[in-house]
Amino acid sequence: PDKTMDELMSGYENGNTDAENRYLETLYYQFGRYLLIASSRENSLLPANLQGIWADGISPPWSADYHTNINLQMNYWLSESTNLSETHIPALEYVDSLVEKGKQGVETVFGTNEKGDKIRGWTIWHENNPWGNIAPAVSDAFYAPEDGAWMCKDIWDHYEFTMDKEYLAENYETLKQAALFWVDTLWEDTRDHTLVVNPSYSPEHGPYSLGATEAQSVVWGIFDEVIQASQILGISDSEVDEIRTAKSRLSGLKIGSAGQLQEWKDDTQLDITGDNGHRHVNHLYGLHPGDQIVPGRSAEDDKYAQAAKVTLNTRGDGGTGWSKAWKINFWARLLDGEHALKMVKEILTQSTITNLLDEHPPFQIDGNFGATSGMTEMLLQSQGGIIKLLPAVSTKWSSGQVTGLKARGNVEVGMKWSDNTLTGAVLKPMADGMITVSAAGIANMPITKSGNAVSVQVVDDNTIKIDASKGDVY
Ligand code: FUC
Repeated sequence: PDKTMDELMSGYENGNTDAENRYLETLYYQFGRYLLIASSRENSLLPANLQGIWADGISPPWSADYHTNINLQMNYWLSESTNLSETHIPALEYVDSLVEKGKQGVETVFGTNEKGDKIRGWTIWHENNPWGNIAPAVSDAFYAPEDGAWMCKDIWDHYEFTMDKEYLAENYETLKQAALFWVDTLWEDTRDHTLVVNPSYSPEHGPYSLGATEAQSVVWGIFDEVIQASQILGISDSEVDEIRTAKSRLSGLKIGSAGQLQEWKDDTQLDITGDNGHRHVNHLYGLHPGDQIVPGRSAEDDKYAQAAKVTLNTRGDGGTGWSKAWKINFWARLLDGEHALKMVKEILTQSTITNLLDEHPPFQIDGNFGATSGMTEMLLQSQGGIIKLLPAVSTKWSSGQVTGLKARGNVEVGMKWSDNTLTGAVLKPMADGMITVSAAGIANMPITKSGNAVSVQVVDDNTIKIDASKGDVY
């Protein structure tokens, strides 16, 4: 377009043509990928911090560190799904560098249990830096011993997107030790005999309570990852058994009196009236980035998805830049393309400056990365074992095309669509294995394998299974 960036951005709500708006969204999307390529790749030594590599001066906000109750993880959500796996490496190496410190942290803060046995495993808290600081910060608001387990999600994602078993085997011990820390520290809630994180502190929102939902969901996630990893690697031992037993006893998700997904184990009006639109919505971790809730997987999942919707509507569309970016991902996972695009508009018009960088405010890069991730989730999702083509595409994006996205299972995906309907897709598996693919009406579309017709297993009108071979093109 002939317009300058400031004109293009102020015209987004009013004045731009549709083509100009789509141009701006595409530019903004690719800008997120550019920022990650520029700030994180093999041999970068450190992952992208709160300002990427663009921290200004020697006292940047939050010391340009590694906050791990959302920010560092958000920086990397796009790395695998937008096919930039190599940009993920500095973050994965950083996790590795924290494990020894994380063991010392457990020894120092937790020590032994009431029987005098040493607490196993490792974890980190919320504010970490390049020099190995992982200690809990002074403020209660930052009490987050679940953050080690959350960082392990990066390891698991890297495996699921690359299917690199050797990498998984090398990192299995890190995952397992993060899980064992929780086996040793979960408490039995004597009211219902389930296991809870205690104390837990809903991220930066509090108060201290038993079994805040975010902590429970993060622990559910690390247990699930270790159980799956042990099956993939053929490991079966007493530690995996302990993890499986603890997972089965975890206190689960709860739906409150207003139909909301509860932020705390005990239903409270705070969920509904007193949250003041707080920027953290970490209690939806199970919806995104986790996969404890996958809409369409079961009636139970749908019930929790509905409750997550109530929570998001109560919390509202406001928040800091990164908070709005996360909400693009949430609404996409809830398969609501219109609300997801509304959040793109919110972040672009309210939390983005005219050089397209994200604002907390001040400048904080996670919102850029999180927004690119969320826009990808609108086009392609693959959590819960199903590759979903165009799961949450808005009517404003009624026709389009994309190439080179990545789905779990190491499958490269390209798509074309018009009138909000898929007109063609190209899937390139980089690993052998059964893949399940869903899209509206996919069972009635002709499927070819490297140019020749191939029959596939039809699950229902909208779902097929392909026995895929590495190197073929479907
Ligand atoms: C967390 C957030 C803040 C900010 C900081 C860097 O503490 O709650 O909003 O993003 O990280």
